[in-house]
Amino acid sequence: MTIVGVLNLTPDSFSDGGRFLGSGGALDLGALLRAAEEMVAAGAHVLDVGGESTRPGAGAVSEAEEIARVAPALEALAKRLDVALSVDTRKARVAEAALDAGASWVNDVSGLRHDPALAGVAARRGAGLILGHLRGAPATMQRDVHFGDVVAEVAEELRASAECARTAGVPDERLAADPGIGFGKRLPHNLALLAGVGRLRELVGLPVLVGPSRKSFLGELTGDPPGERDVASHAACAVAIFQGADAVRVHDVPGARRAAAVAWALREAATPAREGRPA
Ligand code: HH2
Repeated sequence: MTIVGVLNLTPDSFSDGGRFLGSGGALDLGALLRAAEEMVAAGAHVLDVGGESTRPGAGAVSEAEEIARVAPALEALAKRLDVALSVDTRKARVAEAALDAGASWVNDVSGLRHDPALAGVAARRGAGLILGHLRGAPATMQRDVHFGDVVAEVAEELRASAECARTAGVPDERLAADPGIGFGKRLPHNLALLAGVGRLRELVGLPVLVGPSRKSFLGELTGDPPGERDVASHAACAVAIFQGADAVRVHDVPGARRAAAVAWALREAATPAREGRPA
């Protein structure tokens, strides 16, 4: 069970934008390192550093700007902490700079659809690659949402992303799939994907990461604003883990670790034969 902690270095992320920016918009490295250390102490296995918001309607960020946001932060984190680092980017050049700076995973929410060259970078550099599901682009993804069997369709499109990665030379051991909770999906789709993550995992044939943390479907269910959705996020993560998720991407690591511990124990108790334990 892997817990991925979110560190957004953006001014406009939907729940934590500007958290690590000081006066004039410059990176507050001290605040970032403190938050990162807390996440690791609380049980994060990976820290995911992002320099571009992918919320619906977020403004575009140039490659140079995105690199300027993530590379110095990754370098400082790599020096200070003994934890795996991931870069949340859709762009090959940003991925390359982030890997130079100390990241070992690339988290591409577009599943190689935005910049197919990213697969070659991950292959050449021996990096892990998280393939997200996203139809279209973040700016427009909530406009035309049509699914029949959402689990089967998302699995099919993730299989196509995985095939691109394999063709570029990324082996399965370094791949993970993500159904893209909140990316071009409405409430029923997000719920079906979380509840059906075990089936998705079998159809795709790769470990599955889910990222429901603080997303708007939780606000639809609870009425809470983004900053008050951690309890709801932990409930969603716990169910997904119970149903077969291998990793969760979260803003609140301490709470997620506790929820994951219980969900994981329940999953093992429910599937003794599959886990190789006596019934
Ligand atoms: N969600 C967000 C960003 N990156 N990566 C993966 N693999 N899965 C996700 O569900 C996912 C992701 C959006 O959340 P956040 O980073 O908090 O917001 P923003 O995109 O506004 O920076």
